[in-house]
Amino acid sequence: MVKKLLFLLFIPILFLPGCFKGKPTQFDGELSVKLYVVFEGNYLPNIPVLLSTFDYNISSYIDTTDSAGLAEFEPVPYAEYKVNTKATIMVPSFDNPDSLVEINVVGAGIVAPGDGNIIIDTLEVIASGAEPGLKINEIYTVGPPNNSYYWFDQFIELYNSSEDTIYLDGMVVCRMGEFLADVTYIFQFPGEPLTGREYAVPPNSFVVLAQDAMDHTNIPNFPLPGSVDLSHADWEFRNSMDYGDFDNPDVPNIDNIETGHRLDFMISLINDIILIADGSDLNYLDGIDINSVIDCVEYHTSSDAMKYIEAELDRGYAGIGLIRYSGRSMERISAGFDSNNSTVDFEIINHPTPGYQHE
Ligand SMILES: [Ca+2]
Ligand SMILES: [Ca+2]
Ligand SMILES: [Ca+2]
Ligand SMILES: [Ca+2]
Repeated sequence: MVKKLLFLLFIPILFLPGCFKGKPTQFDGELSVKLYVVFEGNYLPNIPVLLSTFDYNISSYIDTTDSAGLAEFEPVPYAEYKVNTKATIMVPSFDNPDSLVEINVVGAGIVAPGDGNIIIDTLEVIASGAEPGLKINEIYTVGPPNNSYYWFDQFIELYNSSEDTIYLDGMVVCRMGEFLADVTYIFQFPGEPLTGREYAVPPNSFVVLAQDAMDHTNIPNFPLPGSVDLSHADWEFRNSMDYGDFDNPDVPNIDNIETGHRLDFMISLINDIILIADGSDLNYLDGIDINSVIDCVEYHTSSDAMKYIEAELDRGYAGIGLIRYSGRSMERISAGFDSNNSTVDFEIINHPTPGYQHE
């Protein structure tokens, strides 16, 4: 059980690469490195921490954090060190805080000696999969205000929160059942998974995936001012087995790859699980390989709903309080913000924001 320490530790939270001061001229064994390992404000015991350096031809050091979350290395040569950790920890479950669920955490940083011979620092670890990358940033599901059960203006917005260009080639977008083993829909971008370089998403940019790439505010004889214009979406879901599925010739398609599936990418207005994966696992019959998952978000409108998808993908759910045909949407609190807990990562916004972040 992770215990929260109730006192404040005044530790600089600094990982400044390149602030190495004066390379030592001789091997000096007087440096002491003390590292606290923290996850969401909790100090983590029993976490292996690896310390390594390029400054000397020496092997790495490893220590395991004590009950206060502290790993200590002393004496080690005076140098700049890389710190790495990767562990499985137990955290309280979303719907029952008395029970624990397993999640994987990772952390990395650089520590450099200052004036003295001691380094005290904190390594903040994050849930594995919460690193910067391609994120499901917004999910609009409920439809605009209307009395005709119109909700075909649904869209999913992606955001690249990393510093690298990401390629959509061959990636899959899935609607999941209750678990990772249970794929309901699977649609795929064109191109070769992992190696394709045709469909670039530059850093800090958005990608809109429309159910149908049309102007839903301006359908003849069916005014829906609370809807959205998706005629300029980046992509649209189109099931080529569904001949009635609208196809905007100017917007490329993400097509269904599930044998016998004849529906468009239609998701529930009030509870569902959306997942994007790199496309290296296309055998959907036994589920999606967790190592290929890029991001996954579960949403429910009811706060006492069951939690379904595996906790290591999403420990909470977005959308609590969302109402059908309200024209509202679910978006990350800031673009790409992802702690793998959608309860805190998402908020409900008054109107969808396809291709941009709400204020
Ligand atoms: Ca469609
Ligand atoms: Ca099209
Ligand atoms: Ca995530
Ligand atoms: Ca948005």
